[in-house]
Amino acid sequence: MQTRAVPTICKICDEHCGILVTDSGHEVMIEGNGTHPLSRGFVCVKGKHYGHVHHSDQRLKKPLLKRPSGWEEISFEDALDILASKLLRCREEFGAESIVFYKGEGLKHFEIAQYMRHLANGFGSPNYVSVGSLCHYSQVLGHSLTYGGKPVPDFEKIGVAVIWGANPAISVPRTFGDLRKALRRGMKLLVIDPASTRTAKLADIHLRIRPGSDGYLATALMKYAIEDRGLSPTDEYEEGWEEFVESMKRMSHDDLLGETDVDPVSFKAAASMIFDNLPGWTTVGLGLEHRPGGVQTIRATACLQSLLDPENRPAHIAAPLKPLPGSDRYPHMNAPIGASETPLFTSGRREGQGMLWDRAIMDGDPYPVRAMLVAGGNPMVTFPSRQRQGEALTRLDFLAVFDLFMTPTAQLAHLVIPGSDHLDNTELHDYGRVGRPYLGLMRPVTSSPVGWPTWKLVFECGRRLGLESLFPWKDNREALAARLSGTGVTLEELEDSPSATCQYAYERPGSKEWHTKDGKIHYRSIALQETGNTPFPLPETFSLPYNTDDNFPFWLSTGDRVSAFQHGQFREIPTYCNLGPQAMVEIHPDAARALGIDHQDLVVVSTRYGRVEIHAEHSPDVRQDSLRMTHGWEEANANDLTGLEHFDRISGFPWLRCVPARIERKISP
Ligand SMILES: Nc1nc2c(c(=O)[nH]1)N[C@H]1C(S)=C(S)[C@@H](COP(=O)(O)OP(=O)(O)OC[C@H]3O[C@@H](n4cnc5c(=O)[nH]c(N)nc54)[C@H](O)[C@@H]3O)O[C@H]1N2
Ligand SMILES: Nc1nc2c(c(=O)[nH]1)N[C@H]1C(S)=C(S)[C@@H](COP(=O)(O)OP(=O)(O)OC[C@H]3O[C@@H](n4cnc5c(=O)[nH]c(N)nc54)[C@H](O)[C@@H]3O)O[C@H]1N2
Ligand code: SF4
Ligand SMILES: [Mo]
Repeated sequence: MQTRAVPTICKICDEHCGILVTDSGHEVMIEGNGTHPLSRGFVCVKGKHYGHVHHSDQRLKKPLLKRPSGWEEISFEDALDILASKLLRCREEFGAESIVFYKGEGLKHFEIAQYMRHLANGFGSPNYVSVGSLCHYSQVLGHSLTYGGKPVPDFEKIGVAVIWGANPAISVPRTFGDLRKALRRGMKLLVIDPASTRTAKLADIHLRIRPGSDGYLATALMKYAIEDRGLSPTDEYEEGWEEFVESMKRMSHDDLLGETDVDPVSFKAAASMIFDNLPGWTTVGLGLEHRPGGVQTIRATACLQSLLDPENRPAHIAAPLKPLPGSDRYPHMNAPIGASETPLFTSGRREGQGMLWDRAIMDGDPYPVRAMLVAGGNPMVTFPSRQRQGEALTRLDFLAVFDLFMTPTAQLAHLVIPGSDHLDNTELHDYGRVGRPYLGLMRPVTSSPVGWPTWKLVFECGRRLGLESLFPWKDNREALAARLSGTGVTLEELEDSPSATCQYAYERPGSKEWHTKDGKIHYRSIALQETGNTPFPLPETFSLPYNTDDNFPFWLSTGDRVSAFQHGQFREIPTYCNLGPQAMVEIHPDAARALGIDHQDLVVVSTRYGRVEIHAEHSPDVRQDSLRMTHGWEEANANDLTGLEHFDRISGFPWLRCVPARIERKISP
């Protein structure tokens, strides 16, 4: 039993707040850590109550092997032997590329992600696949194709923030605190979102844009910047500017605005607010990523950003960790899944595009995939088209799942291995990605560890696959010590730090040129041109495969975040369910009344891909032509309403927002 509060890092979401954990033996208490350099004592509702998840009696405790008679408990050693022998047999019969190593959001994106990729590539499979197939990378691509990275805001300095298709008040509550501070200092806020979100309610101006039309609005703002304010890039480091300006001249301002449903007066007020308060910072979210045309829409916002703060030249900060042994000489690998459809995604991330794995499993396209290890992810709930995912995953010769709970994905597996959570794991996190040169250490802090830490699964699996030279360490402490040598930070310093973080030295990149390969800002993208895409972010690249019509008259957004849940997680924990909300679809009261739908009525929502029965909630926060719902529910699964047929042709991202849909009251039989 340990009653001292131990500093570590919360890993539920990507904010990685500093927390203090006290374990009384039967209860885990979590509070914010005031000494953490980024979170400074903040902890959100999910982080605070996590002890209930840790101690949940529904946690998986023993590995389970599926037998015709049901699940059989086996030892961890036997589970790892079975896993390795199945993967080796599959490689022998079908080639290493027939095995997908999938890492979900549960394992986050830093050190453990590197280990997972190392395991896959070391084994010879190009098909390391991650949740990056539908999370965040579309915006990274949109920004990096334009100016080499994502701009990080300096909240002390920016005069105006434009938040576009994101709801940081819920999705990044720690960062949102910094934004609120800037608002109190006088920074202006423009929110562009069809819904009146908690973030939008704090905005100086909120443009309730028609879903799916953001590219047109960005173009209208560019035209305003050029034609009304006479702005242009301030130096010679640009590619294609003049041609871009010429193309925009051919478009009428009224036509562009007409697409967006933003009235000219509101547009003028928003545009004036932006350009009267420079420097500005634009950030985008899933509202722009989850759709065909997403990367080009994001590029349109990035082109605009280049005029809002030309001094902010995005540069990547990363701790200089020692490379993983052997990562410079992996065996020969075939191209990953998606290399021919989305080459900029697969080469940029050096991984497969998971939105295309169903074709590989079901149709052998581009080659058969026969086995999968799913770690820290639940694609049966979080990937588009649950039905197709189910068909594909059950078709595999072998599926192993590494998780804390018996998820719907785990239920389909042949082998389930219990993982330990972030209170029993050791892992490094680099805050460089958000522009802060700090390393943080997550470490085991409870007296009641359950399951295996992720590093142990990877190292033990690696050894059994004959990859000892890639994982030469006896444990993760040894591995981290080796990785850290050269950063100026030691493992002991991290362990002794009251904030569980240490600052590292890094080379500040030069600020003259943009951080693209040729130092230029790419209004015309050569990379897009070379891959057969339209090089400029112009209206023809924003249009959706189809729009709303009489049959599907509403724009449905699936997956809007709510404070108490992390994707499909915590639904089995009463504390979190009481914090709510329950599964529901929001509809404007006037639209609902016109359809005879009362508050809390059971309704059927349908799209071209499927239908869901769910309770309706009247909400003036959504547009009259829109519906919104959360994702993550096994029943009322938002991904019964999404499909795999249409995706963004650059990133491969699926269509989960602005999906044409219908809603009807459920008539009892
Ligand atoms: N509590 C909680 N926090 C989370 C998560 C969680 O599951 N729970 N998940 C985390 C993860 S992995 C991620 S990737 C982030 C995502 O964080 P965000 O990108 O902030 O995601 P959302 O909350 O879905 O916000 C998307 C917004 O886009 C709007 N939108 C929908 N369609 C359109 C459109 O056509 N145009 C425009 N302009 N807007 C549109 C929606 O109304 C919504 O407000 O959240 C993270 N934070
Ligand atoms: N319709 C729709 N679908 C979406 C989205 C949307 O907006 N709309 N958002 C998409 C986005 S942005 C994302 S990021 C994905 C997320 O998709 P997933 O990665 O599937 O997210 P989770 O449901 O959080 O699943 C994480 C799993 O990891 C497990 N886990 C947590 N911590 C650990 C650990 O330490 N070790 C192990 N072994 N397991 C752990 C949890 O129990 C959980 O089952 O969802 C996507 N799906
Ligand atoms: S915002 Fe909440 S869930 Fe995310 S890291 Fe911080 S405490 Fe954890
Ligand atoms: Mo995500």
